[in-house]
Amino acid sequence: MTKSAAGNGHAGNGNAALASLVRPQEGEIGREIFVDGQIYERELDAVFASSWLFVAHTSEIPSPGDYVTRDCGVDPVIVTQTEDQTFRVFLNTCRHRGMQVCRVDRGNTSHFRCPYHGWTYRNDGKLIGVPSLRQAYGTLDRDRLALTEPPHVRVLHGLIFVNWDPDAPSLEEYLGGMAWYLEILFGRTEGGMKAVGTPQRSRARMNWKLGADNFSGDGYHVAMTHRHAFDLGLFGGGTMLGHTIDVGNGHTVRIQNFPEGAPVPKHLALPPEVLESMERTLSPEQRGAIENITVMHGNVFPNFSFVDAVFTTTGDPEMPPVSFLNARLWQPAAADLTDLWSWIFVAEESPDWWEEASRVTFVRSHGLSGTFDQDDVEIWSNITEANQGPIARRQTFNYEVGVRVAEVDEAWPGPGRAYGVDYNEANQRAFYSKWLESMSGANPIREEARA
Ligand code: UNU
Ligand code: FES
Ligand code: FE
Repeated sequence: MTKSAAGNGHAGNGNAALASLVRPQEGEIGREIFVDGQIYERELDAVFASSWLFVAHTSEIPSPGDYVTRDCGVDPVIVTQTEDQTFRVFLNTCRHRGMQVCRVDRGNTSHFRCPYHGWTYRNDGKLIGVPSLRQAYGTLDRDRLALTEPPHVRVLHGLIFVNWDPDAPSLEEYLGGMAWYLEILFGRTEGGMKAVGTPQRSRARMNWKLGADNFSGDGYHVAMTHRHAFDLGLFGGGTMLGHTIDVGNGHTVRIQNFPEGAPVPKHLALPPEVLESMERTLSPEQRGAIENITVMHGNVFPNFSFVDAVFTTTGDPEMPPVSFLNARLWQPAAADLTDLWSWIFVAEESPDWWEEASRVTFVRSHGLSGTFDQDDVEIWSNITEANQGPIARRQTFNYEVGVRVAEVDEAWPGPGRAYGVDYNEANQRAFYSKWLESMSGANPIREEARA
């Protein structure tokens, strides 16, 4: 960690060096931020240890004692429901010598016993068992040796978020206008959403930001990257009508519409049971925002993305079109390695046939074996590999779409700055602005807006 910023082709991690690499207002992002190990190390601390991170959905741990193991950046955590039905998060490392106290993905337990020396914790974190306590320690203050907890845990529409920064803003303040969109996605019915099955997991040789960047607003790649899927008639076509919405604080949404008046499913082809409840939970503006859409996707800064799409099909001509809601985490594992976590959600009110059709639709397109994910992951891995070298990494990526031609649609009913075209790299620029702010305390896009 001693390389200097200047002169050796490596960016180093000084603020000035970062600000010269990340110039979103000009549409220029230095490639070092996708490959440099020092920048990656700093990111884990400056971005992941101070942002609100999604860790699990309450429907994954519906009963007391249920738990799943997840990560905050690369720090392992246990997410559990305790006997008093609260959701708690613990660093998954023993207070004695750091061994993981839970080594499986999920389960139900009242206690976690460390495999090293056998310290045993209740699932509310309290240390209650120390082998040979009297002989080994005489006395031991077990109260100060509970499992470590983050200072902030908040549940919103079943989404469990964690922030490890004691001085973090509240989740509400952090999300700002993004709460309006998260309500459309996860708070659309009275029964709430539930995760279907367990998340699909895979690992790709890519930098995590390439996924978050794409999901934040890359409508531009769809026609090229995924062209064969449309050529083969696997999926219905889209249009270039829609909105790119810079929601603020680095959060982003992109919505693509069906053509006006086309004979297409309304409201994401959701079943009547869901629509009926949605009438009561969402505002007319929120329902209007998804009335005529083929796809809505976006990213909650830093690494929690979603895509809700109706333009794909089950492949069964007897089946009417349905939609799927896919949420994902781009989990950093190294500068060039990312763990992809991918969930699907349906409203509790959904009939069984709809849930199954939704799952199949997801598997065919945005699942791990789906055409869309295979296309995308190949490209993100290739980008990561092709930019490792001393020449390539000194170049920049270009994000100029919409810098000169973009009109804000003042009539957009939701929060954020909505551009009335379906593709515009404004969202990626907003993502990298927030990233730079997290890394260095300066946000070029906000500063420009103030000037
Ligand atoms: O259109 C899509 N399915 C899509 C586009 C999804 C994610 C990012 C960009
Ligand atoms: Fe976009 Fe090549 S055209 S990366
Ligand atoms: Fe894609």
